Amino acid sequence: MGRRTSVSAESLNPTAASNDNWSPPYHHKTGEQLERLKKSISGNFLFSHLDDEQSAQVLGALVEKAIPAKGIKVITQGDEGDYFYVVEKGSFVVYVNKSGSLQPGPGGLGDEVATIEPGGSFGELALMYNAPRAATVMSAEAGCTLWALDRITFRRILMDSTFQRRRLYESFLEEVPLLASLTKYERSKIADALETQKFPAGTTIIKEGDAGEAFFLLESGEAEAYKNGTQNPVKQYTKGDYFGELALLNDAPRAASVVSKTEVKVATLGKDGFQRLLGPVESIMRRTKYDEGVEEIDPL
Ligand code: PCG
Repeated sequence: MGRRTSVSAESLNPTAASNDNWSPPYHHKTGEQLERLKKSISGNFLFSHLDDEQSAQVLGALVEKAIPAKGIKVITQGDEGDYFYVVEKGSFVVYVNKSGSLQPGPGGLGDEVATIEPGGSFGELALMYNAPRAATVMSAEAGCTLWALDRITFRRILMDSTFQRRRLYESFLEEVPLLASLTKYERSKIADALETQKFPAGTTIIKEGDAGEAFFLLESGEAEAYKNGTQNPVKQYTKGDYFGELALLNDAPRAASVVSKTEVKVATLGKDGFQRLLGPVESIMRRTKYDEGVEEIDPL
């Protein structure tokens, strides 16, 4: 079946996965390539919710793309979206030209907004929203390696979960004071990495002295922090508050226990994601002082 047929079938019913005769492209890979590829996607949250069949289809459909030199534009702002990319080797700089839909002129790349490192990915926005490329992405060094996924396989297999997760958390993350200084795109990347957990009232979510593996954002309900030997809570949490950051920031055991006061829903971010995605707000988190029951926030 030709590409045209696939495109029109997809646009008629973009979410139907198996009730037509579409099958993903298959690009053979050597054992060595497959190993490199698996390593490249292992830490990428966009791939973490796939079942075995979807994983195999995506692995088959990805194509290796060598980017030999520095300064090669892999994506140009304003272009039509064709591929989604995962970085195996090297780094890529993202530029946004704020003059909107105007094509950036020669040298008019716009502002540098992000750097994408191995394990990271880019190029999903145009494919998700059927929109022009929102940024220009350029290699920052020679000898980079990318893996490219065609737009149809992206839309058929990766898009639903990505979309759902971003949409689910979009409005909540906008209301979290800690994340207010981040860009919408940075919040989207956090949404990709969050997992939801629910606990009944009276559950010890974090235990003082334990090793810290995750960071928590309180989505609904109330929770309290207690320290051994004290009767009263040392801190109270309501919607939009966060906890569990100290052990991860300081690489130290949990400094207090956190117990749900009501039924709660939390969004958790693993240690990896915390370090990768919350770097820009680390100083804000460090500004919150904890002192045996007295909590104060330094003035800015
Ligand atoms: P797409 O398809 O618009 O192509 C450019 C890509 O740059 C975009 O998808 C994102 O994957 C990526 N990107 C990385 N950082 C940013 C950012 O801060 N803003 C935007 N708009 N895109 C970014």
